[in-house]
Amino acid sequence: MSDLNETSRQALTEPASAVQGLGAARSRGDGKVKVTGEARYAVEHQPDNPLYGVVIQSTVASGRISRLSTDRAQQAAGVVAIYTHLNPLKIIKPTAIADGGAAQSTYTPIQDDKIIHNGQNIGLVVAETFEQATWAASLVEIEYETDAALIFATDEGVEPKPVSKQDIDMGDAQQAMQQADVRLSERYTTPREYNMPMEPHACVAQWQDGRMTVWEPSQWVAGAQVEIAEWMGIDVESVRIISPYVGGGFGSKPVPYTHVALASVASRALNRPIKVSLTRPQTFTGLGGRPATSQQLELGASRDGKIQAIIQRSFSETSLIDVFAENCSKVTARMYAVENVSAQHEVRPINTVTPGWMRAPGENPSAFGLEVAMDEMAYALDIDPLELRLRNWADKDYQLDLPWSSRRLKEAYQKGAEAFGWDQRIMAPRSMREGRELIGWGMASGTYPVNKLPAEAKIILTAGGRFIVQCAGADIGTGTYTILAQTAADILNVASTAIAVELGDTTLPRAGVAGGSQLAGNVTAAVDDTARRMRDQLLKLASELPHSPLKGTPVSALTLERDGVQGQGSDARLTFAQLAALAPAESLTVKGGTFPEEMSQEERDKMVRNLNDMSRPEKFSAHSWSAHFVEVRVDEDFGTIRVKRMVAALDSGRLYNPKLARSQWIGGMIMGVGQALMEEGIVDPRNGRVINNNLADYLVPVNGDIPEIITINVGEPDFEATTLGGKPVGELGIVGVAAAISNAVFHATGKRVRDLPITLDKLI
Ligand code: MCN
Ligand code: MOS
Repeated sequence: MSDLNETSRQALTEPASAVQGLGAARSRGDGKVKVTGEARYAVEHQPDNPLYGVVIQSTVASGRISRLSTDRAQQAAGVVAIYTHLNPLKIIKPTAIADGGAAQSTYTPIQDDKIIHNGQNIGLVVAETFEQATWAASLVEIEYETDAALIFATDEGVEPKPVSKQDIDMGDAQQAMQQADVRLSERYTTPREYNMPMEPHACVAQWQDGRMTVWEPSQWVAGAQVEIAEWMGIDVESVRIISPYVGGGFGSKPVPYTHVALASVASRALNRPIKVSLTRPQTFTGLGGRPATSQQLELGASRDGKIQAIIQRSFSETSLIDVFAENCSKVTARMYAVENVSAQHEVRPINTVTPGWMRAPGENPSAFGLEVAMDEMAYALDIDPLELRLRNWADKDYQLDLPWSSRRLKEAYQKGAEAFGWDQRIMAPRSMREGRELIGWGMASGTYPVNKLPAEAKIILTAGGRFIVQCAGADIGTGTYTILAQTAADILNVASTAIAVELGDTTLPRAGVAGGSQLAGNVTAAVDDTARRMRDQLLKLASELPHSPLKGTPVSALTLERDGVQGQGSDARLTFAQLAALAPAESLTVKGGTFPEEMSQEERDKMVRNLNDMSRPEKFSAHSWSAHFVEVRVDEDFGTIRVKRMVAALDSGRLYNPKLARSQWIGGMIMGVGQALMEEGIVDPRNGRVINNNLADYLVPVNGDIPEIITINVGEPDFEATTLGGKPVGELGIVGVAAAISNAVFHATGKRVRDLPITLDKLI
């Protein structure tokens, strides 16, 4: 615990109450099975008599397959089938997320000879063993007829598409800009970035008796179910997704990608279970990461530091077949009190796989641009960067013209600055040093919005008197297992460590995506409701069951205590185990949730199976907030950058579990260090290949890159935001970090780097 400051340490060492309900800083319930290797990840499921599928990917970016021969591969030992466009299995085009479906990409592999990006999935070799399939795949001969490809969003011939729905047009930005005393206009860019969870994308597909079961790591089992059903042309109800453990997703596992389509149709054709695992290099193009973004950002301010206008023109790359917008204006008009804002974003289709979500899609590059630009404006005006932010304090959401549900960002600025020692900062760049090391202090703000969707849960009291909480939601390393036990524990008044939680299966009660940092809020509300219903049921049973020692006692005189029902002011009690023995089994299963009572089953299915029904609170603008303070050390001779200290003060409303929230925050911050200093998918301009498509060359931070991280919780319960008062945690931590680091590097060196990552060559 050496990396904890006093505040965090106190939270973690507080004497735990017996119940350890919401707010208790307990460790993860799934921690032990994960660290002991007992937890089975999707591809570790071992079906009887499995086959192994290896995906073939294209090696050119554009054109068609002119010759493909499987002759040699067919002869190889153990080969069962080779599926390509010459021997295709039908895969039906799925509905895109934007159109109410669950497909990140609508590409359907092996249906034709067309190549639209390098590393495109174009075949599946199926054999008795993984090694045999891998060898046989290497024997498939492929030749291409290539066309000129669009490799970068800035290439000639790229035809931009506006995504005008998200454009911002407030006040008169052009005129206000003209009248501003000080103007600056710069371009901020972020490269392709890849989620790179430890568990790669790998599934087991099993067709049996007309039904499909897929063990697939999933942030959203209901979405996976829909997409697989669509690909296969079967009823959604005949697909089951099983995903109890996910080895990280970071936005890369909301839905299955085309290797899962190949696995599913192959399993049906061969009537045997199939394991398909993308290699790490294949994950760089078998699915998309964060697309490269670019934003021209113009800020106009008065001499005394009031931002009067923002004009932003941004774009992000997408594939030739799908529109995925990494919208750079998500925080542009929200962070400060600015009346005049014009922002337009467009996508630029190129020969790449359809990009996808990656921790805080949109908010992340948006905050990078805005928060570096604010630092630049602070220097242009010679005002302390923190002071400039306070002078532009937004007392409401200017974009929506709504009051904030809660915004403890001033507290975050203050507490963060205090813990960091910001008042010791000397404004001028290159003014702080220790030996050869230039010291830089930078800060930035971050935010993430509250999203909502109803969910359901089921609670079962077992014959042994234990509670099981069930919900289809995912735990992708976040803590869902733990916080749901804590939620139920509060109401049932039993130790949360004694409550079992089952997640990640389409046969469980409905829940939406572990994405948009909303699952915790959605499913704690559902479990809270269900636990209340269970409590009422248990009290009623105790009071009514013929052989209950509490029979006849009014429910109002009963409480749940010490693993049983207790009569107030009497010794009469009934343990949960005794109650379970007396009660009819079906009375011990209780369902609840947050769907409107009258909503039909079909309507509920529809809601959790698409992403368009997610909502935001209506009367308030609800967001999490953060203030980041960073110290970097830059070697004057070599330009190497080390992050020396990180302090963040964050407002995520009520914390369901402070230990897990901190773990999420620092996870996001560490990812932010990677984004700031290391991460970049390097694309070969000749052929669109991602050159550094492995974890040796695609750099992410390791322990040695990360300093002490201090997190300060400034949140308070916000019941306008969510039922139980919590706000987003999962994605908040990363937003603003790259800007704070870039600002710190400027302070150290006097060099402004607007193009991520900040590598040493950019400091020369
Ligand atoms: N939490 C809390 N108090 C709150 C809100 C959340 O204590 N008020 C804690 C809980 O432990 C909860 C966790 O934070 O389980 C995340 O909650 P939430 O912010 O609602 O996010 P989701 O449950 O929707 O998880 C998804 C989110 C996203 S979108 C990405 S991307 C991301 C992230 O979580 N990917 C992750 N965190 C990740 N953490 C891990 N280990 N692996 C990933 O892939
Ligand atoms: Mo998170 S990028 O919304 O899965």
